[in-house]
Amino acid sequence: MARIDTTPFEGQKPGTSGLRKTVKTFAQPHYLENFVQAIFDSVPTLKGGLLIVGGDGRYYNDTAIQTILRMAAANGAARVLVGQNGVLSTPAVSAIIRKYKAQGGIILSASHNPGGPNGDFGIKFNGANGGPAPEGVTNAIYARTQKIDHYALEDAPDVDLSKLGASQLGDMDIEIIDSVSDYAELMESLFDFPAISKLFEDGMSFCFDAMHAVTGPYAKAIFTRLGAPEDSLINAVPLPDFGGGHPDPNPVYAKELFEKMFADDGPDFGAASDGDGDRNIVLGRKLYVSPSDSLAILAANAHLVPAYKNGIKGVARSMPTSGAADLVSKKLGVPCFETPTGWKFFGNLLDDGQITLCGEESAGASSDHIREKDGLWAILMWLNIVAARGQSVTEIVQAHWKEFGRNYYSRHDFEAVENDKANAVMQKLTDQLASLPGKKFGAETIAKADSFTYHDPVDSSVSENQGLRVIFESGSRFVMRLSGTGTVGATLRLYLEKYEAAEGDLNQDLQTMLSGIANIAEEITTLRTLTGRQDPSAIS
Ligand code: VG1
Ligand code: CO
Repeated sequence: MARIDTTPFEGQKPGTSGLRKTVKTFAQPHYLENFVQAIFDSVPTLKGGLLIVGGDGRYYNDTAIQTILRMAAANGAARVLVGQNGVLSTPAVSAIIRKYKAQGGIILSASHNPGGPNGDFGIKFNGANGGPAPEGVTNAIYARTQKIDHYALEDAPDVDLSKLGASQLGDMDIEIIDSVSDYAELMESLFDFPAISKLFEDGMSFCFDAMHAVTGPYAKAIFTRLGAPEDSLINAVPLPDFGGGHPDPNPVYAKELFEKMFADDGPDFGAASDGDGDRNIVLGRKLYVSPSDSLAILAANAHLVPAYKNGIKGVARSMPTSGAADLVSKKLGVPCFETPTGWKFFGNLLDDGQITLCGEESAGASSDHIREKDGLWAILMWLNIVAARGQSVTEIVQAHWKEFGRNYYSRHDFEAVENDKANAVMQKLTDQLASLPGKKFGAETIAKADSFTYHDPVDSSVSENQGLRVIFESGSRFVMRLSGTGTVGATLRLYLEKYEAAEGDLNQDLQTMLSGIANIAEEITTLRTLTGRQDPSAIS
């Protein structure tokens, strides 16, 4: 075993979901090693323990895994399970940590960010519950990266990641496992597979876009088994650079799917997931289900799915996610929690049994079956609900709005803004928060304006500065926050929401409906003037 001297790098602070940087940053000598050593130093249970390792297969995945295996051996891990060819989706890692009672897992992914030698890479630590390390742990890892002076590396040849089975690296046992089977087995235990198969048998047309990312093999195993025709899975071969695209399932980057679904003869059911398989979108013919609505609809219909037939204990959503789920939880008489953006904040509520379902506006939903968001799970939930209700996606969404009203909702992203300009926008809004309540803008009056602070009801930890929100007396609101997953400059996210009651007009054009709130947001923040950006880079 070698002890290698090193010095700290600046900026190894995990963001919303782990440490994300360009491949070029990660490929610098000692950069990855410092962060991995900080994980081993901060999580003592890994010594003598079982660790799960896998990633979304993007460029640099295999190089990073070889380094991590040598470091795991040198840091005394007893055993490591690695996905074949180094590939495991994020939800699969979570499922495998839980199934094999591992002490933790290391996930290599930059999720929806582009890949390739000029793209992004990422690393994230998940704990024994299968979920992203909470802030206490990520803060400890970061603190360690700032003091680090050496790391440990076993001197050993590369492990053959392509061959299933057991081997050894130093004193550490390694097992290369099938990437899909544990996850597929878990899915089968939750859903009514025969009912879903019947949909395909009866000729339901379907399109799943894997975006050349990790879910290709998972989708093939699961959907083909259910009877989906092979040509209904598009971009299903994973590529290290995602075929040059952003594996982000939104109208901009999943254009091929959106075009199919909005055609007159489009499929009945459409879906996609992201780089690491934790996000999902669902579409009906000529209808994109807003992820906030999706969470609400899954909560309202969960009892139709075998795993949740006894009902749900509660729901949680991230703060910028629309209030559609709140309306469902009220009707069901179960609590609804509002957490900061990022899956790590759901872990305590799930572990404590206070919630069954949770989700985010950014195309993430999941349940207590694992501790990550889960793209294919959400799509299977929808398929199971479509089967149980005997209605199409579009009919289910329309029926939901008729019952609960519609939370018109959209997110406008301004990507790669210069840091000082983005900070100026946030500062300008922050400076006005105290004076905004009571101010009138046309028909809207501001009821409340604040910077969101989360008090975790389970461990009493406090997380401040989780986004600025301006709430109107009408219930409409806008939220502004800086992304914690980008790698170039700053990304400003503006979230817009307006509620229309069930008796109102439920089929208005989304952006027209939100333009009033968008204009007020512009008047207050002067985002366009301060950043020089006229239009958002992406609207979802
Ligand atoms: C974004 C989303 C957030 C999500 C995070 C990780 O974070 O807004 O809801 O949890 O990505 O998703 P941010 O800080 O850029 O807004 V993923 O699919 O990258 O693991
Ligand atoms: Co993701």
